[in-house]
Amino acid sequence: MRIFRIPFSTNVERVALALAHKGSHVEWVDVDPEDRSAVREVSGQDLVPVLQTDKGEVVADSMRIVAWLEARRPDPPLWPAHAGRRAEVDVFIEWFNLVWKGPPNRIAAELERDAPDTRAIEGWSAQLRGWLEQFDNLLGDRDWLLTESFGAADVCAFPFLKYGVLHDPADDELFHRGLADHLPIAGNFANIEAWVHRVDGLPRA
Ligand SMILES: N[C@@H](CCC(=O)N[C@@H](CS)C(=O)NCC(=O)O)C(=O)O
Repeated sequence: MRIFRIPFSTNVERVALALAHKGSHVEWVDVDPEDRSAVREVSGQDLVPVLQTDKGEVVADSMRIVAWLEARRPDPPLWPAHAGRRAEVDVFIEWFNLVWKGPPNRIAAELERDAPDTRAIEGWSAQLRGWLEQFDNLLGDRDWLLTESFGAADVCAFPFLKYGVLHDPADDELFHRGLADHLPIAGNFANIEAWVHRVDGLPRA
């Protein structure tokens, strides 16, 4: 199995964390961020990660790839065994992808305009700050976001929330700088900060 990736990709890191958790091996295919032709040829769209198996099966979208891995290699698990708890994790993943990601994407798009609307950016930033309270509460009496051990919710959220604590100086992507600027975690949200360091200590494939 091979996975197409670009450097510093949040969505690729989700898959790298999941693969390492399961002890699965993968052939990484490094793609030039400016030339997506190989990704397009394989998957019909430009975004990474994209998984391709030796049998020609193709899966695009990071959390769909993580779910694909879970179905084929259930141990060690990333989702709870209980159907109700599993549904909670799936609802969290949908909320994170469809709701949480909205403000940072809008901030990055606004910053690319000639005259960014600073009031709009402040509104999206306030939304992100408000949600940090909830993440901190989720981690108030447990080490992982929704589960008793490292799980799919952690895989989903970590590569984005980490920018409130860790920022590789070589990573100058606008979206990531926006996350670093608008996620005031370090020094303010002790539970999230400890969780970021906990997840960061885990291996990546
Ligand atoms: N929903 C997709 C989103 C993938 C995505 O946005 N990938 C980014 C890298 S993190 C990308 O390829 N961006 C390329 C671009 O915007 O040109 C997933 O979860 O994999």
